[in-house]
Amino acid sequence: MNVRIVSDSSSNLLSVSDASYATVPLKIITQAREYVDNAALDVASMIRDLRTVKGRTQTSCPNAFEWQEAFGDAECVFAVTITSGLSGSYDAACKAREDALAAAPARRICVVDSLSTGPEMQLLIEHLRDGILAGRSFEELEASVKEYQRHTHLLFALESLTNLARNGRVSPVVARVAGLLGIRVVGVASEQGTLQTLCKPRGEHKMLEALYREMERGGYLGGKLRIAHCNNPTAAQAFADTVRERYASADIAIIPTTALCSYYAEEGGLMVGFEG
Ligand code: X90
Repeated sequence: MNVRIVSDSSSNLLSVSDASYATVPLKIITQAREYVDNAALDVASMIRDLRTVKGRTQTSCPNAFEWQEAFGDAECVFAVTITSGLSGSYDAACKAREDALAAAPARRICVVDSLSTGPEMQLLIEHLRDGILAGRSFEELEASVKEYQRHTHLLFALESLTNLARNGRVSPVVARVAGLLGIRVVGVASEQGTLQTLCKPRGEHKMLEALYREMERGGYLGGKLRIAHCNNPTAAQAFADTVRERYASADIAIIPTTALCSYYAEEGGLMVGFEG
């Protein structure tokens, strides 16, 4: 069985080892140019441009055609999308599935609404990869990723919510406090796949404490932890160190955000996906 995993670029993963894998890019659009979230993009230079950008900026999700192209000719496809609560990516992937099945009804295509993004999508993708390597059937993979998803969570700690608020993904009232006097907004991907704020710690130390506390409340007991950061490797490492003090052998990986998450999490932002 030839199985391919496809995700939109909000997963921050441009490749996955030991898997047939493709990403479908989201785009960041400014008045001056368009940034396509793929391997050819220099994310650091986009982040620099965004510091001084003038005028309105926005993002756009992949369309059904782009999803279908990424499915390629794989017999079985798992498409993992950013939450349908904040983006049209999931709807586009579902349309791509319909079109692909209309052309080839024997194919098997499963679209997974992550109800989350970034490092929680990474966990789902790694879970699918491990299942494929273990030789599971399409039906087994589908059931097992849905079950696994009930035990994974996403937390975030952001220094600014400006781009989220300007693009209508969070209320301006919530966004206003972030960035003031070193205040961060710590929040969680809700069960409905929307952004829910939990607390507003001041300073990095309090932010790391809050993240750790919320992770334990989410049921973390030393399982997999994936940390994505926007130009903030120091805080990501500090958080990993905090977790290792308690769980010495935890499976932890740190990756930089690519364009979409860099744009919305903004500089300094951390995103944490974990098993609860
Ligand atoms: O244009 C589009 O369709 C993309 C819209 C994406 C909107 C949100 C991206 C959030 C990325 C911010 C922190 C995590 C929030 C998670 C809530 C589910 C990163």
